[in-house]
Amino acid sequence: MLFSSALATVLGLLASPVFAANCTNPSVRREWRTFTTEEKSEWISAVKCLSDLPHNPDLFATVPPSVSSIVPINASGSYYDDFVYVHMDLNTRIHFTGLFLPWHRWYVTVYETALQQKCNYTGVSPYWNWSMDATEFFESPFWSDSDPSSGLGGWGDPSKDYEVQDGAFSTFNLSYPSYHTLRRNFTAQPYLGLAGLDLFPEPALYANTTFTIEKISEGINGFVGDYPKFQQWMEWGEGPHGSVHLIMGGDLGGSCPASAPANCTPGPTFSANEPLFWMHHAMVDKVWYDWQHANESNFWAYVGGANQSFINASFYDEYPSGAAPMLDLDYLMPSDGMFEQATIRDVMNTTDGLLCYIYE
Ligand SMILES: [Cu+2]
Repeated sequence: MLFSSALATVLGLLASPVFAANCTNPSVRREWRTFTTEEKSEWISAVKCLSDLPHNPDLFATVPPSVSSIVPINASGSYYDDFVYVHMDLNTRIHFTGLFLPWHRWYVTVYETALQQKCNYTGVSPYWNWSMDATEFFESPFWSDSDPSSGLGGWGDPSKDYEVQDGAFSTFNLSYPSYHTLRRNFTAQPYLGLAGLDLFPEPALYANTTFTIEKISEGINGFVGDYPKFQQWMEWGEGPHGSVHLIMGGDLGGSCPASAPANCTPGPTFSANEPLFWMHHAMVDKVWYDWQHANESNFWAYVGGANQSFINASFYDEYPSGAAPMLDLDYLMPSDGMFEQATIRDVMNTTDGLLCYIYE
């Protein structure tokens, strides 16, 4: 009897749709500012706990170094650094491909699970609704909570390589691309230096104009049934996802710290160094979720390819969610040995498959 119920559990784990009926009480993800001071402290101390845990020896790189252009795994790094490393290694597979939205949805969820299972976190993933900060981004009160246990801190000190000096993460130690502490460098017009790439057609644009409340609601209500165009709106250089990364500069913006070796590759690789990364991507996920729920023909709309398509503007425009070979819903997403793998289908519905949450 014991044996057969154990077997049933194993079969249940393998056949994920069996979980379908089990999500009767989904967790509710809330905006960071609705967290109480205790809830904020609890999330922050769990994040710091992950960064005090040792390296996970199961982690391995799967992308050839000639493609990923990243440093090797640093075995003296933390479990938090390992999460960062997965994102660095898989950079070219999970950005500007059909994995962008489903992979990051799963990544935020397995990170939340790690906080809960490894660091006794009892809360849910917060999200950061940056559209609330868009009009006065630099001066937003979001940056003024310097409480050492519940505050996210503010902007970095220019005289100290933009390392954050206040709040709970002022001494947040990071291993990639080289040892440093958390950096934030407000960059109002981040596309100026990136002119010439097809992803940035309006180099002088102010990044905060791309993620206003109006812009986000246009995106959610637009692109009916058109997943590739929705992804393009969200993900491209001058869309909300990229703009929030770049306006933050420093770690979230993927700029190399002064201490980094000369061959440091800037870009989206080590952006998960910033604890706000998880709230930023929960918000990106929420906007996808809101779009999925905005129209019946959006919910299961999925078209994506395995390869990046931005070699030129017209090819990217034709395949904004990745070029051939095309991915299907049974495609198993990569995890570099760090966490359980899931298929795209497993994460399409946040209250079915392997997921059980909604957004407030
Ligand atoms: Cu990413």
